[in-house]
Amino acid sequence: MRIDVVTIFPEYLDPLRHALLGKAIEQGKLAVGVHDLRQWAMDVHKSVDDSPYGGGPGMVMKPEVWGPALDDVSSGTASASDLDSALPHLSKPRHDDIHGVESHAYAEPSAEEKPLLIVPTPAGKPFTQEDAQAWSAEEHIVFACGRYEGIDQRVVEDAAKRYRVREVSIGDYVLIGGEVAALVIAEAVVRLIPGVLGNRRSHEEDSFSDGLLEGPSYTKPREWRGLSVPDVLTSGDHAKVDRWRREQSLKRTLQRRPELLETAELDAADRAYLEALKEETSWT
Ligand code: 6GU
Repeated sequence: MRIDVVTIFPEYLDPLRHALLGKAIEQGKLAVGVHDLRQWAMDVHKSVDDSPYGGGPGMVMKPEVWGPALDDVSSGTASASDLDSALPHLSKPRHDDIHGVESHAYAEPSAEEKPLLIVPTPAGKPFTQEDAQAWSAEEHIVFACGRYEGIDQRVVEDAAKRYRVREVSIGDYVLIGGEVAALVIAEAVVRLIPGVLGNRRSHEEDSFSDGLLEGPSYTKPREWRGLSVPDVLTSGDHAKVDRWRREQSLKRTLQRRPELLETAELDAADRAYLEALKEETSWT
């Protein structure tokens, strides 16, 4: 996978190169390019925003800056501050580079070969684990990080010619810009690239992958500051452990995210357990 980020704060994206994502780069499973939007600014002041039509507070980012930036990044002609590792999708021959294949114009790439453009915005559709799973199979993802007042909407409309565009939010709160949201989304996506996390089973047991929150976990020592590990976990009875974990998951979801229970896949035993729990708590 290749990830490009366009931002006015390139240094904010440094964590992309560290820890988990850095490992993916070293493994050759990820290439990252971070691009300073001001490279595409047209005036001496390198201005990237202007006052909003119709009035109101804040500034809106200029289409004449974002348009060329996204053109260049989609075609791989942009120079990034750091191009780590190989760029497999860029070194692949394009169809008209191959001898004997008739060339034709690139105006409209097929949906399949369009990169994914993610525009983080508090006005976007909520980003979910399902999105992370789907996007972990992408070849090329571009993040357009704008300030929260936004980018001129025509940029998003126009970008749809060259990208599959997704405007997404990471939660119901407002950040200053899309940079941290891009980091959040990139981490959620990259850890799902096969081989990056190493342990496939841990994906299947992630919170949300079965529509429920994960329950508590414990490690040694068995007694710590007067607190014990639940006996069932040291019983050696795997069926009992599985059932206990399922119930902890159900209980935590009921307490913290009850709305998730409406769409989670529940069997008769799950429903009976939840009914008993509700019965218990309605007494107090
Ligand atoms: Cl994706 N961007 C910004 N700027 N603020 C946010 C957000 C995204 N998600 C929640 N708040």
